[in-house]
Amino acid sequence: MLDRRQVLAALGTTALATLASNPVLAAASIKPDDASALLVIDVQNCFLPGGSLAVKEGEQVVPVINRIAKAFANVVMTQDWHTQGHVSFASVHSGKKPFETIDLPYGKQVLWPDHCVQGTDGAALSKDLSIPQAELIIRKGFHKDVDSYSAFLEADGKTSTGLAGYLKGRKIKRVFVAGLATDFCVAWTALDARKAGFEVYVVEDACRGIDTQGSLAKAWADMAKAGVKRIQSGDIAVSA
Ligand code: VGL
Ligand code: ZN
Repeated sequence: MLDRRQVLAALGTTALATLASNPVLAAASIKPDDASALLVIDVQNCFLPGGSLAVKEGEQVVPVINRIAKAFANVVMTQDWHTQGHVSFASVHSGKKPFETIDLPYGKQVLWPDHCVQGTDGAALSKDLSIPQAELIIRKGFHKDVDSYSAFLEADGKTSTGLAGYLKGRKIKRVFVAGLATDFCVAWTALDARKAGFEVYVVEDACRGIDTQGSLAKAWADMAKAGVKRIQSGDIAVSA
């Protein structure tokens, strides 16, 4: 029987070099540079256990995000930031329940429990996030009659949050997206980032989804089609 040393010797240096340089096989092969930014989407109390729109296992993204954030010189966070009586709340549409949909002037809108109302504790970022270098917090969904899952564009498809201009002004070329929820704010942000011309990575294990009416599978399919790269947090090189 060959032992490990003999196997390595038999493989030879060429085979080992191939293993190490193969992005599929090598661990931690992606190194964020100065032109990379981490976008931390909506890690807010309302989406965490005990919150009004709690995402299953939502709290599990926090340590993963804290760890990978160490690899980024540029971090932007977002906050879902609704008015009271926001159009996306089921409570303002008589006879409607959360997770049902309605047609609004800008298209189909899923209705939600009241969540992330401006200035409330539910809208606050998780106190367990530990990303002191984060340089910008973008708030979105603050127009009463328009939702905004995306950190770039409101749901009317035309009102900009200013984030693309900010990132381009900072010479960012690549964005890595993490947070809540995979199938809504993460996916819409990733898709709009592609449309704005960025290279886009979604860090799957740093996200959790809501998954209503097939939304999670559809989100991954839409993202794949748009050229969004699906990676794991272990693919990102984080120095100790
Ligand atoms: C979100 C539903 C409603 C999200 C925000 O952060 O994904 N989902 N508002
Ligand atoms: Zn919302």
